[in-house]
Amino acid sequence: MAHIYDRRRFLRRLLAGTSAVILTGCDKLSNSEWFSNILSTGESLSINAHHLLRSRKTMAQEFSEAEMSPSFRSNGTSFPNSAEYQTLAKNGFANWTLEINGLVEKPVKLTLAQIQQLPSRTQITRHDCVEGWSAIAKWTGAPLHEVLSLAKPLTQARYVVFYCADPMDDDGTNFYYESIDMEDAYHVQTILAYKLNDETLPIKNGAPIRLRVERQLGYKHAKYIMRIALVEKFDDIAGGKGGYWEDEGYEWYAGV
Ligand SMILES: Nc1nc2c(c(=O)[nH]1)N[C@H]1C(S)=C(S)[C@@H](COP(=O)(O)O)O[C@H]1N2
Ligand SMILES: [Mo]
Repeated sequence: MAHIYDRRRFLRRLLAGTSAVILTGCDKLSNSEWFSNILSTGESLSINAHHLLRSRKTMAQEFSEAEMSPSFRSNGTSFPNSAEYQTLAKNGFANWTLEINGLVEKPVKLTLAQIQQLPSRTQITRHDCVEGWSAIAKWTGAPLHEVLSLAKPLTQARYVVFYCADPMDDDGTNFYYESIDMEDAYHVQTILAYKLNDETLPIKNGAPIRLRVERQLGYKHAKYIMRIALVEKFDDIAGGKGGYWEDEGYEWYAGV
């Protein structure tokens, strides 16, 4: 036992020392080399340790301006069919607020201006939709961890749930929603985007804000976010599978 414990401590220290290098993309030592060096010490690691090692260093590929697609299409909802959303849109989202509640110390409501005043991140990434299309685009937004920290998540919180403005049925009761775990929530490339290709995020792509969770497939990137809730489990949310498409049978974990 003590042996395993020491090993974990060793790994944690190692991660603390190397993550800065990895996150800046200075990747001289290839990922696989680095990984196998650690594994070659002759002892098998727990799945959790594997996951920790891999996830901390994995960045989604970023591209240059020259590699950007000429345009970025809209998929799924292109204009939410709800009176509430349409009223907000008419006002240029001046009255829109993002509510953050659930397992947090301090529930908050943020305006778009407040989100735009937070530190921002811009990234050029490739979006992959399971329906068979991909596109490279530039996204600018507030890192999700900056936004979440304002609400002070409690330690029991395991997932971040995004509630969207678009009803997915005719009676307007079943809304698009998605969820990610804390590891993806705190990843540096996970942002609440309010710009696409240097322009204000268009309605067709999720205005006023949409999630970018770059190591995951398209359907995880919730558009038209109205509320974010921190939860321990999603049993009692809609179909209980953590997302609109997950309730229809898609995988919850749609990442690399
Ligand atoms: N609220 C909401 N978010 C959504 C969807 C949607 O229909 N509603 N479609 C998803 C799917 S399947 C994809 S591929 C992307 C498409 O984003 P885009 O419209 O900006 O291309 O958004 C995802 N997020
Ligand atoms: Mo998609």
